[in-house]
Amino acid sequence: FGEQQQESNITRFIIASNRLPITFERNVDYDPSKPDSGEKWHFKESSGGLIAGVKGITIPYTWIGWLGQGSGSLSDEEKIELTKAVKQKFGYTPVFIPDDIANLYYNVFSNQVLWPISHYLQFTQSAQNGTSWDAYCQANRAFADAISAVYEEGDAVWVHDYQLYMVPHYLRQQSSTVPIGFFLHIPFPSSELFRTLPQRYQLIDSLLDCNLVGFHTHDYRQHFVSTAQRIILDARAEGESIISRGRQTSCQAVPIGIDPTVWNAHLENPTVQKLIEKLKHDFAGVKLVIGCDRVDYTKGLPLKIKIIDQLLTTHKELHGKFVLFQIGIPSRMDVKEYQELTDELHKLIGEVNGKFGTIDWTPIHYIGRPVKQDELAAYYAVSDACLVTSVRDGMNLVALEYVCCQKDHHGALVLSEFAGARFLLSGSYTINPFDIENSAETLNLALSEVGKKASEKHLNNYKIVTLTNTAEEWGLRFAQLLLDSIKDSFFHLNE
Ligand code: ADQ
Repeated sequence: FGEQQQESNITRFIIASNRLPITFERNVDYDPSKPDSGEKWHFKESSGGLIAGVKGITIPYTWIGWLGQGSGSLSDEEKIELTKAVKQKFGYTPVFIPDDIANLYYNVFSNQVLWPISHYLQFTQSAQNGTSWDAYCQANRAFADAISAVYEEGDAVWVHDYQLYMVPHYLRQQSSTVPIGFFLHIPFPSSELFRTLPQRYQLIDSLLDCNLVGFHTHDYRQHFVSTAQRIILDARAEGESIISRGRQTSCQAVPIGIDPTVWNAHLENPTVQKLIEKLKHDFAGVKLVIGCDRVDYTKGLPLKIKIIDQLLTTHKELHGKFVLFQIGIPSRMDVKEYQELTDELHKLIGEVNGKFGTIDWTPIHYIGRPVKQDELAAYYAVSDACLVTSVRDGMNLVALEYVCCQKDHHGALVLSEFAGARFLLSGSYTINPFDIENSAETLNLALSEVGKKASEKHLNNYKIVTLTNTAEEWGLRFAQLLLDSIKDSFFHLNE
């Protein structure tokens, strides 16, 4: 790192996130003596909330991240080859973490300690121990080293999400001036919960090493500010910042957006239009509700199925005329809770279909694998409503994507009040998914208002998603706030 303070412009972001937006596979047919055997490594681009948001930003960026389990056990020679291939093809830099450390860092400390606690679910005591914390720190240090290796003058570092809470700390040890922004994609919980973490001090202190910390909502921001003041002795809130040990950290709500041009392009694609026509024909006269989630306990999937059960129990007029089209991406299947959730979900769907289905009607259509984004656009476009039942969710991009694809149809968004999107999309039908009867009635009301009141609500949401809160706006806003915060902290450090 150079020690020059950046005051005027950010020419490039170094994006650091747990995973690079690609997965790799070894080409088993590869033979260096046969030129037609292809390249040694095959890559696939991956999807997900963070990736969708970052890809929409218009400021140049390079990306640093892990390539997933298996990458840590490659030979040194293969790591060099793979790094070269990733750099050449995508311009990204992989971080290699030994597989045993990666397991403790990612599966244990990140996903069994930090993830549940951030979503108001208590962590399992056994996962929370010195070994998993040490591995978390070791992995975060590897990220910081990889960042400093690619850093060039004019760069600002943009660290993403809870897996990398300690990266700012290790970066600051190397440079007191490198601009660091951090964005949290998940909720920041109440201090009452966060302060039960034994590592609370280190985690918060590291975030205070940033110039800017961004959250999806004012609530999360507020929780962070009060947690910092409770945990760090000298921390005090001043305006929109926290001051502690001569550092000034700007804390802001900067809600993420999606890239509407990507979804509009899907909708204009002739293959997608053909699929839309086919679906309209196949489901003519049927109220179609779409759900699309990673199979994660925060998404409230069992509650969603119970809401449908309740709806079909009380509204017999919907029998034969209603379908929930639920897409579920399998997620974190090496964690026990996720395997159990998948089993429970399959069981509940089977029960509802068994209870209400007939020879020519299946109330819940379930796809338990990722679908291509253009196909998903078609499902969004034809659905009369989208049902989001998260028990906690940082934002929920599915809600935004649905609104964007409802350009011509004006369907209803039925949205959990525990998703951050609820604060952004005021034209939604909000539900408390734990209140199953009420949620079922709200869904029924929303379906009955499609084309009438739902249309007004949709137009309100549509403007937000496609104009005022796009991914591009998000990137620009974050960059501007980071620049502002650098100027502020420069002033502060020189006081
Ligand atoms: P996620 O928990 O992954 O993101 P979400 O915001 O809903 O949740 O994003 C999921 C993304 O994956 C969407 O872009 C969606 O289209 C895609 N997706 C989901 N199921 C799919 C399927 N079966 N096939 C194909 N694509 C699928 C985290 C936080 C969220 C926050 C985002 C972004 O948990 O609260 O909104 O980061 O900050």
